Amino acid sequence: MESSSGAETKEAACGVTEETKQDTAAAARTAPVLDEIRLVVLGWRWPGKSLTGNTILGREDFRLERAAEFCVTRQTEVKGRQVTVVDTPGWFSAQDTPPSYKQELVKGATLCPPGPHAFLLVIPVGMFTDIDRARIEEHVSLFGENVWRHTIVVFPWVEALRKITIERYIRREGQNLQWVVDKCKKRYFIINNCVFGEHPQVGRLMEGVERLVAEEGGHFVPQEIVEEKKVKDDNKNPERDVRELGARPKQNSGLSLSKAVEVEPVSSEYV
Ligand SMILES: Nc1nc2c(ncn2[C@@H]2O[C@H](COP(=O)(O)OP(=O)(O)OP(=O)(O)O)[C@@H](O)[C@H]2O)c(=O)[nH]1
Ligand SMILES: [Mg+2]
Repeated sequence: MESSSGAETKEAACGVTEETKQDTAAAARTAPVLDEIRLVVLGWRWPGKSLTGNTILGREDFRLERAAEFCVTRQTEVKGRQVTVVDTPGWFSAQDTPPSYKQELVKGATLCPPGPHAFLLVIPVGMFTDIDRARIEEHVSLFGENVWRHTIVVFPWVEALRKITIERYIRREGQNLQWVVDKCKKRYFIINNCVFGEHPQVGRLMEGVERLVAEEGGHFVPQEIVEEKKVKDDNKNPERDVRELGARPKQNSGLSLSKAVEVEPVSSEYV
């Protein structure tokens, strides 16, 4: 919701627009509270991924070292939920990201098994270009097309908004940022990394994740885990053995072919 009134502007800077209030109320009504929330933080280099992780955890767990090359996982209890945050290496903005960084980035989704509830795509408030959009598309898509259904945009550096609301900022930045927000089904939150300790925005973010999980029917399952499960299930599936060995099941073995066919199909993206 956009407005230039002082009171609303102040609220917007804290992430409390009327829209967010209504969204939060709706989320509270519909989404069950999760005991455990698993998050993977993504973004280019230096936008505030690690600090955003710290704000969520309420502790200085992630080191703010420049150009982190490896994923780091931290866990603590936040607002009654066990929260796991995986911090990932940022991608390069002005040149190709080395393959080793990309590999490490994708590994991030496997470090909170059975898979993250949400990816937090950290985009600092500021200028957003067509190159930023292309880089985001390239790197987020490394997790597979399904990743977008589990991605929430998180905007730090909210002090740079000054007197405007986040909605107005998104509109003002134009189609590149709008494209990213739309790709994430308009799921976005602002987070003020300058405030430490009790943080109302963190609770709202948790509720946003719970709403996403309710709407998408579960958490994200990394491709590696889908494939592992497929291999395990294939090994358990006698029909496959029958097919591959070219044999017929014994008539009175107690395992008819029709029974074997009843085995659950593998590879639902969600478990
Ligand atoms: N003022 C302000 N500073 C921030 C904010 N978020 C992050 N910073 C600062 O920005 C710098 C980078 O933050 P990091 O969290 O280390 O960034 P990163 O994305 O993890 O960086 P890499 O791991 O190198 O990719 C640090 O000096 C932070 O203190 C914010 O919301 N406001
Ligand atoms: Mg970092």
